[in-house]
Amino acid sequence: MINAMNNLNELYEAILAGKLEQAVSVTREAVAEGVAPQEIINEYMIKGMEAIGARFESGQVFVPNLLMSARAMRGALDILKPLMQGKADSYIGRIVIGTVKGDLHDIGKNLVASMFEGCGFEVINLGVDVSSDKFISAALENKADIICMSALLTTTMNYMKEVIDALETSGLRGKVKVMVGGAPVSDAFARSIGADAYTSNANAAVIMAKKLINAC
Ligand code: B1M
Repeated sequence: MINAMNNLNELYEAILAGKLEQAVSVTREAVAEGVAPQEIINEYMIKGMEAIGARFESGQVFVPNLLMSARAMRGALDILKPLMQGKADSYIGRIVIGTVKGDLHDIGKNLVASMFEGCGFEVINLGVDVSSDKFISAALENKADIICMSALLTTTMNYMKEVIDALETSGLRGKVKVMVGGAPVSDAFARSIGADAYTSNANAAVIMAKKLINAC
């Protein structure tokens, strides 16, 4: 295990430096050595993204660096996703998830989606830049139990309220729970826009979703 941990520091460095191949090969090795996907994600991958974010904020790196780190993170996450998948015949609920209109950040949202899948939910992932119309028609078509919205920008988080207002107008609000998340979102904000719940990370999102549909 000590060997795996040394390698995993390389994963943190690979994500920070935006090195896709290195991120993928270290993740493969860690999986082969039996390290749990959740540990790889929480202790190394997310920390790598946080570090690149801090460098971006302080002007040490620029948007292309963010893109390269995001690509490395996605590559590593693709290896872990199949290990986190649930079984189709045992779904405990159905979730429609997307990043709201105007916002292209999808790493955290995809992480949350993978965790939901790994914990027994069926997930309809609408991608990024999702309009209220798309959220509503996907929720209707799929008879979703929960709509989950993600936003990473202070400018786009306000669109979450538009989606909730549109849900009210469509008559669907009483039939579907609404969860929100993303770095600028808070519990107070969630309450102010009429969402059912806010969670700060992927693990908490799964626990909350189960609670909302009485599955725990
Ligand atoms: Co941008 N970006 N970005 N970016 N980016 C941030 C968010 C920023 C904080 C960076 C900074 O200045 N420090 C800043 C926002 C400032 C603000 O609004 N106050 C910012 C900016 C300004 C921008 C641009 C405007 C930059 C520009 O072009 N000048 C631009 C906007 C584009 C757009 O969306 N329209 C932009 C673009 C990009 C890239 C495309 C280059 C890239 C995204 C690539 C991609 O996602 N495919 C990118 C990245 C990578 C970041 C940072 C560095 C990292 C985000 C990330 O992936 N974090 C970010 C800085 C930072 O966060 N430190 C930044 C890792 C991820 C695992 O965490 O997404 O928070 P997170 O998800 C967590 C939780 O929030 C929660 O669970 C997840 C896992 O635990 N969660 C949920 C998330 N969604 C949830 C939904 C739920 C529940 C929980 O539903 C119930």
